[in-house]
Amino acid sequence: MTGRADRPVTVALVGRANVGKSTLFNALADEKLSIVTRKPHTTRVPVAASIAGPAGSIWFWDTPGVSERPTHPLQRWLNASVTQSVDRADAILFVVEALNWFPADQTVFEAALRSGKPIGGVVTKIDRIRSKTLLLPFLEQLATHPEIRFWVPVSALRRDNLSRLVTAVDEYLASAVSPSAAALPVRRGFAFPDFAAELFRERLMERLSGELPYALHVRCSRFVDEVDRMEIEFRIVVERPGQKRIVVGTGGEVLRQVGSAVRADLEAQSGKRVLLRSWVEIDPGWSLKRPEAVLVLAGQDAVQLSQGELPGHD
Ligand SMILES: Nc1nc2c(ncn2[C@@H]2O[C@H](COP(=O)(O)OP(=O)(O)OP(=O)(O)O)[C@@H](O)[C@H]2O)c(=O)[nH]1
Ligand SMILES: [Mg+2]
Repeated sequence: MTGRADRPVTVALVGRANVGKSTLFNALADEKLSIVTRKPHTTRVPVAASIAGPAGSIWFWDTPGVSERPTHPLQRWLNASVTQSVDRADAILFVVEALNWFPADQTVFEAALRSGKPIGGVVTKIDRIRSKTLLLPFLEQLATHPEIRFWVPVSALRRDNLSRLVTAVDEYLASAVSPSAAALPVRRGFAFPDFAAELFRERLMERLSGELPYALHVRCSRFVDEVDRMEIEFRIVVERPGQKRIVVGTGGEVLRQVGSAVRADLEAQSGKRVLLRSWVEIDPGWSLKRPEAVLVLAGQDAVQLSQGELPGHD
Protein backbone atom coordinates (compact mmCIF):
# COMPACT_ATOMS: atom_id res chain seq x y z
CA MET A 1 0.00 0.00 0.00
CA THR A 2 1.26 3.44 -0.85
CA GLY A 3 -0.67 5.26 1.88
CA ARG A 4 -2.75 7.95 0.26
CA ALA A 5 -3.02 10.15 3.30
CA ASP A 6 -2.20 10.24 6.97
CA ARG A 7 -5.73 9.25 7.84
CA PRO A 8 -8.11 6.69 6.40
CA VAL A 9 -11.09 7.95 4.45
CA THR A 10 -14.61 7.30 5.78
CA VAL A 11 -17.46 6.39 3.47
CA ALA A 12 -21.12 6.16 4.59
CA LEU A 13 -23.34 3.55 2.95
CA VAL A 14 -26.73 5.19 2.69
CA GLY A 15 -30.01 4.15 1.14
CA ARG A 16 -33.64 3.26 1.60
CA ALA A 17 -34.49 0.60 4.18
CA ASN A 18 -33.99 -3.01 3.05
CA VAL A 19 -31.90 -2.33 -0.07
CA GLY A 20 -29.10 -4.53 1.27
CA LYS A 21 -26.69 -2.06 2.93
CA SER A 22 -25.86 -4.27 5.91
CA THR A 23 -25.44 -7.40 3.78
CA LEU A 24 -23.05 -5.50 1.55
CA PHE A 25 -21.24 -3.98 4.54
CA ASN A 26 -20.72 -7.43 6.12
CA ALA A 27 -19.50 -8.83 2.81
CA LEU A 28 -17.01 -5.97 2.46
CA ALA A 29 -15.86 -6.41 6.07
CA ASP A 30 -15.68 -10.17 5.50
CA GLU A 31 -17.32 -10.62 8.88
CA LYS A 32 -20.82 -10.38 10.27
CA LEU A 33 -20.76 -7.06 12.13
CA SER A 34 -24.25 -5.78 11.34
CA ILE A 35 -27.51 -7.71 11.67
CA VAL A 36 -29.64 -8.48 8.62
CA THR A 37 -33.31 -9.49 8.35
CA ARG A 38 -35.88 -9.62 5.56
CA LYS A 39 -37.70 -6.73 7.24
CA PRO A 40 -37.07 -3.03 6.63
CA HIS A 41 -35.55 -0.87 9.38
CA THR A 42 -33.36 -3.57 10.84
CA THR A 43 -30.28 -1.39 11.38
CA ARG A 44 -30.74 1.16 14.14
CA VAL A 45 -27.23 2.19 15.08
CA PRO A 46 -24.43 2.99 12.59
CA VAL A 47 -21.55 0.53 12.64
CA ALA A 48 -18.10 0.82 11.06
CA ALA A 49 -15.42 -1.39 9.58
CA SER A 50 -12.07 -0.63 8.04
CA ILE A 51 -11.40 -2.32 4.71
CA ALA A 52 -8.12 -2.46 2.83
CA GLY A 53 -8.31 -0.61 -0.47
CA PRO A 54 -5.61 -0.56 -3.16
CA ALA A 55 -4.17 2.73 -1.87
CA GLY A 56 -4.90 2.57 1.85
CA SER A 57 -7.57 1.60 4.28
CA ILE A 58 -11.11 2.90 3.99
CA TRP A 59 -13.64 3.05 6.83
CA PHE A 60 -17.14 2.09 5.77
CA TRP A 61 -20.19 3.06 7.87
CA ASP A 62 -23.32 0.96 7.69
CA THR A 63 -26.28 3.23 8.49
CA PRO A 64 -30.02 2.79 9.17
CA GLY A 65 -32.46 2.79 6.25
CA VAL A 66 -34.06 6.12 5.40
CA SER A 67 -37.85 6.61 5.47
CA GLU A 68 -39.33 8.91 2.89
CA ARG A 69 -41.96 10.43 5.16
CA PRO A 70 -41.10 9.49 8.71
CA THR A 71 -44.21 9.59 10.84
CA HIS A 72 -43.01 7.66 13.87
CA PRO A 73 -40.45 9.21 16.26
CA LEU A 74 -38.24 6.14 15.82
CA GLN A 75 -38.21 6.64 12.03
CA ARG A 76 -37.45 10.33 12.49
CA TRP A 77 -34.62 9.43 14.79
CA LEU A 78 -33.23 6.88 12.31
CA ASN A 79 -33.36 9.47 9.53
CA ALA A 80 -31.54 11.97 11.74
CA SER A 81 -28.90 9.39 12.47
CA VAL A 82 -28.32 8.87 8.73
CA THR A 83 -28.00 12.64 8.24
CA GLN A 84 -25.41 12.67 10.99
CA SER A 85 -23.42 9.87 9.33
CA VAL A 86 -23.57 11.71 6.00
CA ASP A 87 -22.30 14.86 7.73
CA ARG A 88 -19.44 13.00 9.38
CA ALA A 89 -18.30 10.90 6.44
CA ASP A 90 -15.80 12.10 3.84
CA ALA A 91 -17.74 10.51 0.98
CA ILE A 92 -21.00 8.67 0.31
CA LEU A 93 -21.85 5.33 -1.20
CA PHE A 94 -25.48 5.47 -2.30
CA VAL A 95 -27.09 2.02 -2.31
CA VAL A 96 -30.07 1.16 -4.50
CA GLU A 97 -31.76 -2.16 -5.23
CA ALA A 98 -31.62 -3.44 -8.83
CA LEU A 99 -34.70 -2.36 -10.83
CA ASN A 100 -36.33 -0.70 -7.81
CA TRP A 101 -36.14 3.07 -7.52
CA PHE A 102 -38.87 4.25 -5.16
CA PRO A 103 -39.70 7.72 -3.75
CA ALA A 104 -37.62 6.86 -0.67
CA ASP A 105 -34.60 6.23 -2.92
CA GLN A 106 -35.13 9.66 -4.45
CA THR A 107 -35.27 11.22 -0.96
CA VAL A 108 -31.95 9.67 0.05
CA PHE A 109 -30.41 10.50 -3.31
CA GLU A 110 -31.34 14.18 -2.97
CA ALA A 111 -30.05 14.31 0.59
CA ALA A 112 -26.75 12.81 -0.55
CA LEU A 113 -26.48 15.41 -3.33
CA ARG A 114 -27.18 18.23 -0.87
CA SER A 115 -24.22 17.11 1.22
CA GLY A 116 -21.90 18.24 -1.57
CA LYS A 117 -19.65 15.24 -0.86
CA PRO A 118 -18.30 12.87 -3.50
CA ILE A 119 -20.85 10.13 -4.19
CA GLY A 120 -20.54 6.70 -5.74
CA GLY A 121 -23.42 4.33 -6.44
CA VAL A 122 -24.01 0.63 -5.83
CA VAL A 123 -26.80 -1.43 -7.40
CA THR A 124 -27.45 -4.39 -5.11
CA LYS A 125 -29.11 -7.81 -5.41
CA ILE A 126 -28.25 -8.31 -9.09
CA ASP A 127 -28.41 -12.08 -8.52
CA ARG A 128 -32.19 -11.65 -8.44
CA ILE A 129 -32.28 -10.34 -12.00
CA ARG A 130 -32.74 -13.20 -14.44
CA SER A 131 -31.61 -11.37 -17.56
CA LYS A 132 -29.00 -8.68 -18.13
CA THR A 133 -31.31 -7.11 -20.70
CA LEU A 134 -33.55 -6.10 -17.80
CA LEU A 135 -30.70 -4.56 -15.84
CA LEU A 136 -29.11 -2.57 -18.65
CA PRO A 137 -31.86 0.07 -19.12
CA PHE A 138 -31.89 0.58 -15.32
CA LEU A 139 -28.11 1.13 -15.29
CA GLU A 140 -28.39 3.46 -18.28
CA GLN A 141 -31.00 5.50 -16.46
CA LEU A 142 -28.75 5.73 -13.39
CA ALA A 143 -25.83 6.82 -15.57
CA THR A 144 -27.76 9.98 -16.48
CA HIS A 145 -26.95 11.37 -13.02
CA PRO A 146 -23.62 13.10 -13.60
CA GLU A 147 -23.12 13.73 -9.87
CA ILE A 148 -22.55 10.04 -9.20
CA ARG A 149 -18.95 9.22 -9.98
CA PHE A 150 -19.52 5.53 -10.68
CA TRP A 151 -22.16 2.81 -10.52
CA VAL A 152 -21.11 -0.71 -9.61
CA PRO A 153 -23.71 -3.52 -9.77
CA VAL A 154 -23.09 -6.14 -7.06
CA SER A 155 -24.50 -9.20 -5.42
CA ALA A 156 -23.41 -9.15 -1.80
CA LEU A 157 -24.91 -12.60 -1.31
CA ARG A 158 -22.74 -14.09 -4.04
CA ARG A 159 -19.85 -11.67 -3.41
CA ASP A 160 -20.00 -10.61 -7.08
CA ASN A 161 -18.11 -7.44 -8.02
CA LEU A 162 -17.04 -6.52 -4.47
CA SER A 163 -13.40 -5.94 -5.32
CA ARG A 164 -14.46 -3.83 -8.29
CA LEU A 165 -16.55 -1.77 -5.87
CA VAL A 166 -13.67 -1.28 -3.42
CA THR A 167 -11.39 -0.26 -6.29
CA ALA A 168 -13.97 2.27 -7.53
CA VAL A 169 -14.42 3.70 -4.01
CA ASP A 170 -10.67 3.97 -3.68
CA GLU A 171 -10.15 5.55 -7.08
CA TYR A 172 -13.12 7.93 -7.33
CA LEU A 173 -14.04 8.74 -3.74
CA ALA A 174 -11.09 8.19 -1.44
CA SER A 175 -8.65 9.99 -3.73
CA ALA A 176 -11.00 12.96 -4.02
CA VAL A 177 -11.19 13.93 -0.36
CA SER A 178 -9.02 15.15 2.46
CA PRO A 179 -9.88 12.80 5.27
CA SER A 180 -11.13 14.46 8.40
CA ALA A 181 -9.97 13.29 11.80
CA ALA A 182 -13.46 13.96 13.17
CA ALA A 183 -14.89 11.35 10.85
CA LEU A 184 -12.86 8.43 12.15
CA PRO A 185 -14.99 5.77 13.82
CA VAL A 186 -13.89 4.71 17.26
CA ARG A 187 -14.08 0.99 16.65
CA ARG A 188 -14.70 -1.84 14.21
CA GLY A 189 -18.13 -3.35 14.85
CA PHE A 190 -19.94 -3.21 18.18
CA ALA A 191 -18.62 -4.06 21.61
CA PHE A 192 -19.39 -7.74 22.21
CA PRO A 193 -22.40 -7.27 24.57
CA ASP A 194 -23.99 -4.84 22.09
CA PHE A 195 -23.42 -7.23 19.23
CA ALA A 196 -24.95 -10.05 21.26
CA ALA A 197 -28.06 -7.91 21.88
CA GLU A 198 -28.23 -7.14 18.17
CA LEU A 199 -28.12 -10.88 17.39
CA PHE A 200 -30.98 -11.41 19.82
CA ARG A 201 -33.00 -8.64 18.10
CA GLU A 202 -32.19 -10.12 14.68
CA ARG A 203 -33.60 -13.51 15.68
CA LEU A 204 -36.69 -11.94 17.27
CA MET A 205 -37.32 -9.69 14.26
CA GLU A 206 -37.20 -12.68 11.92
CA ARG A 207 -39.45 -14.75 14.17
CA LEU A 208 -42.12 -12.15 14.95
CA SER A 209 -44.46 -10.37 12.59
CA GLY A 210 -46.51 -7.20 12.23
CA GLU A 211 -45.60 -4.28 14.45
CA LEU A 212 -43.64 -6.37 16.97
CA PRO A 213 -40.18 -6.20 15.33
CA TYR A 214 -40.43 -2.40 15.68
CA ALA A 215 -41.97 -2.38 19.14
CA LEU A 216 -39.08 -4.26 20.69
CA HIS A 217 -35.67 -3.28 21.80
CA VAL A 218 -33.00 -5.60 23.23
CA ARG A 219 -30.42 -4.61 25.82
CA CYS A 220 -27.64 -6.61 27.38
CA SER A 221 -27.95 -6.00 31.12
CA ARG A 222 -25.16 -8.24 32.42
CA PHE A 223 -22.02 -9.56 30.79
CA VAL A 224 -19.46 -11.76 32.51
CA ASP A 225 -16.56 -12.88 30.39
CA GLU A 226 -14.22 -15.53 31.77
CA VAL A 227 -11.52 -17.67 30.20
CA ASP A 228 -13.78 -20.46 29.02
CA ARG A 229 -17.31 -19.22 29.68
CA MET A 230 -19.58 -16.23 29.38
CA GLU A 231 -22.68 -15.22 31.28
CA ILE A 232 -24.94 -12.90 29.42
CA GLU A 233 -28.36 -11.46 30.26
CA PHE A 234 -30.75 -9.69 27.92
CA ARG A 235 -33.75 -7.51 28.59
CA ILE A 236 -36.25 -7.39 25.78
CA VAL A 237 -38.28 -4.22 26.06
CA VAL A 238 -41.76 -4.10 24.51
CA GLU A 239 -44.57 -1.58 24.78
CA ARG A 240 -47.66 -3.55 25.83
CA PRO A 241 -48.62 -6.67 27.85
CA GLY A 242 -50.02 -8.35 24.69
CA GLN A 243 -46.65 -7.92 22.99
CA LYS A 244 -44.91 -9.43 25.99
CA ARG A 245 -47.14 -12.51 25.78
CA ILE A 246 -46.22 -13.01 22.10
CA VAL A 247 -42.49 -12.50 22.66
CA VAL A 248 -42.47 -14.97 25.55
CA GLY A 249 -44.64 -17.44 23.62
CA THR A 250 -46.76 -20.28 24.97
CA GLY A 251 -44.93 -21.77 27.93
CA GLY A 252 -41.96 -19.52 27.17
CA GLU A 253 -41.39 -21.30 23.87
CA VAL A 254 -40.46 -18.30 21.69
CA LEU A 255 -37.97 -16.87 24.13
CA ARG A 256 -36.45 -20.28 24.80
CA GLN A 257 -35.99 -21.13 21.11
CA VAL A 258 -34.62 -17.71 20.20
CA GLY A 259 -32.34 -17.78 23.25
CA SER A 260 -30.87 -21.16 22.36
CA ALA A 261 -30.24 -20.07 18.75
CA VAL A 262 -28.46 -16.93 19.99
CA ARG A 263 -26.49 -18.97 22.51
CA ALA A 264 -25.30 -21.25 19.68
CA ASP A 265 -24.27 -18.17 17.63
CA LEU A 266 -22.36 -16.70 20.56
CA GLU A 267 -20.67 -19.99 21.45
CA ALA A 268 -19.55 -20.42 17.82
CA GLN A 269 -18.21 -16.89 17.72
CA SER A 270 -16.46 -16.83 21.10
CA GLY A 271 -15.39 -20.46 21.38
CA LYS A 272 -16.67 -20.35 24.99
CA ARG A 273 -19.55 -21.91 26.83
CA VAL A 274 -22.35 -19.34 27.10
CA LEU A 275 -24.90 -19.13 29.89
CA LEU A 276 -27.74 -16.98 28.59
CA ARG A 277 -30.76 -15.54 30.39
CA SER A 278 -33.43 -13.26 29.02
CA TRP A 279 -36.63 -11.66 30.16
CA VAL A 280 -39.22 -9.33 28.74
CA GLU A 281 -40.06 -5.93 30.25
CA ILE A 282 -42.87 -3.55 29.39
CA ASP A 283 -42.03 0.09 28.91
CA PRO A 284 -45.25 1.65 27.56
CA GLY A 285 -44.61 3.57 24.35
CA TRP A 286 -40.82 3.60 24.74
CA SER A 287 -40.37 4.20 21.02
CA LEU A 288 -42.81 7.10 21.06
CA LYS A 289 -41.58 8.94 24.08
CA ARG A 290 -37.86 8.34 23.82
CA PRO A 291 -36.69 6.55 20.69
CA GLU A 292 -33.18 7.53 21.64
CA ALA A 293 -33.35 4.51 23.97
CA VAL A 294 -32.11 2.55 21.00
CA LEU A 295 -29.05 4.74 21.01
CA VAL A 296 -28.01 3.52 24.41
CA LEU A 297 -25.76 0.70 23.48
CA ALA A 298 -26.23 -2.19 25.83
CA GLY A 299 -22.55 -2.66 26.61
CA GLN A 300 -22.31 0.83 28.01
CA ASP A 301 -24.49 0.11 30.98
CA ALA A 302 -24.27 -3.66 31.18
CA VAL A 303 -22.55 -4.94 34.29
CA GLN A 304 -19.28 -6.12 32.88
CA LEU A 305 -16.93 -8.34 34.78
CA SER A 306 -13.48 -9.29 33.48
CA GLN A 307 -14.31 -8.42 29.91
CA GLY A 308 -11.90 -10.01 27.47
CA GLU A 309 -10.89 -9.09 23.96
CA LEU A 310 -12.72 -10.84 21.16
CA PRO A 311 -11.80 -10.92 17.51
CA GLY A 312 -13.37 -8.03 15.66
CA HIS A 313 -14.72 -6.43 18.82
CA ASP A 314 -12.12 -4.27 20.46
N1 LIG B 1 -30.84 -11.96 -3.34
C1 LIG B 1 -30.17 -11.08 -2.61
N2 LIG B 1 -30.70 -10.64 -1.45
C2 LIG B 1 -30.00 -9.73 -0.74
C3 LIG B 1 -28.75 -9.23 -1.17
N3 LIG B 1 -28.33 -8.32 -0.26
C4 LIG B 1 -29.28 -8.27 0.70
N4 LIG B 1 -30.28 -9.13 0.42
C5 LIG B 1 -31.48 -9.39 1.25
O1 LIG B 1 -32.21 -8.19 1.41
C6 LIG B 1 -32.80 -8.13 2.72
C7 LIG B 1 -32.41 -6.85 3.43
O2 LIG B 1 -31.00 -6.85 3.61
P1 LIG B 1 -30.27 -5.86 4.61
O3 LIG B 1 -28.80 -6.00 4.37
O4 LIG B 1 -30.77 -6.05 6.00
O5 LIG B 1 -30.79 -4.45 4.06
P2 LIG B 1 -30.53 -3.01 4.72
O6 LIG B 1 -30.48 -2.03 3.59
O7 LIG B 1 -29.35 -3.04 5.62
O8 LIG B 1 -31.87 -2.82 5.54
P3 LIG B 1 -32.14 -1.77 6.77
O9 LIG B 1 -31.11 -1.99 7.82
O10 LIG B 1 -33.49 -2.17 7.23
O11 LIG B 1 -32.11 -0.42 6.16
C8 LIG B 1 -32.32 -9.41 3.44
O12 LIG B 1 -33.33 -10.38 3.35
C9 LIG B 1 -31.09 -9.80 2.67
O13 LIG B 1 -30.83 -11.21 2.71
C10 LIG B 1 -28.19 -9.72 -2.39
O14 LIG B 1 -27.11 -9.37 -2.85
N5 LIG B 1 -28.95 -10.65 -3.07
MG1 LIG C 1 -29.20 -2.59 7.64
